[in-house]
Amino acid sequence: MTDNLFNDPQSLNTLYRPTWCPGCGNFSIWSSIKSALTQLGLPPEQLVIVYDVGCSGNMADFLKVYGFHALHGRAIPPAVGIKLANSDLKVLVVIGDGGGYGEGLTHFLNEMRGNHDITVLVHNNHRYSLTTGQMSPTTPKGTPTKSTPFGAIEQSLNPVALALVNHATFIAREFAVNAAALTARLVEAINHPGFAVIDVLQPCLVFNPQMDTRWYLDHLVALTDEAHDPHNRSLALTQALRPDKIAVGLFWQDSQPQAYHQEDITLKNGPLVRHSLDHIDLTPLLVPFA
Ligand SMILES: Cc1ncc(C[n+]2csc(CCOP(=O)(O)OP(=O)(O)O)c2C)c(N)n1
Ligand code: SF4
Repeated sequence: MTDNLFNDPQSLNTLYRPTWCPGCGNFSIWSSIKSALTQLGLPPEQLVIVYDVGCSGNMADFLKVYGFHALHGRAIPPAVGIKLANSDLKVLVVIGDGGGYGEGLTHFLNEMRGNHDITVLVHNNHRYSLTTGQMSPTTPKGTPTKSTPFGAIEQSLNPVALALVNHATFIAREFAVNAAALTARLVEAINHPGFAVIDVLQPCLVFNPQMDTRWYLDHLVALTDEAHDPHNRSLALTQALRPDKIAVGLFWQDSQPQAYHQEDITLKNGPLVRHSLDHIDLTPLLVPFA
């Protein structure tokens, strides 16, 4: 990939044009990722994106970066594995709210406890969209969807609040349509040394037409207008739980060790990919199969 030096967002396009519906918030997220990667100026070989399955994960076809397309809900474990194998790499996860907060919730919650140095960008459109609009964990209670024609029965899950009480060290929420804010936040998140989460509010006009751009503009409030301190967890939790508005911005940032790389006896000696294999003899393990 030597021709691609991440020096221009357009250079990150592939030969395939996005297949998303007109007006989909994924276009703006795609554009923000390209701008952020350009601003970061990383050599292409130092970045890996792990995509989940979904309309969001279809981005795998539209970005010219090294990537891995995981099973639905399973993008975070391979991202952690890549980082453990080669901590020199920057690793970004692109995942939907269904995959990230539904099928993959245990990965989301448990991997953040290790403060693995990855960035998880969740396209939160409050639906399982690729499979035509079923209720997801973030669908507000009472909302009719394909799978809940009489209204969602469960209360919705609050990903920002969960991350705040579960040791993620960079927690933000942004509105997909505000590409400038999302780009800047992505740069910060990727540079943050630890587990970073950005919950991105993504309009899906087909299966969630009520939460369109107009709706969001009526409901959003910027944390920067609220005298918020991203080093005050209580304030962050209050903002995450507020019932009147949806806060966007940086909720919380904390400086903590990346436990595995600093505490694990093997990883302390540098990335696994640089360890010598010379002294490793697998022969005894193969004896039972001879
Ligand atoms: C383990 C597994 N379960 C279910 C599916 C079917 N499936 C594919 S995409 C999808 C919905 C994706 O929703 P979400 O993760 O919110 O992403 P979006 O399409 O909204 O971006 C489902 C259920 C699958 N591929 N694998
Ligand atoms: S179904 Fe929704 S999320 Fe999927 S491409 Fe269309 S607008 Fe976007």
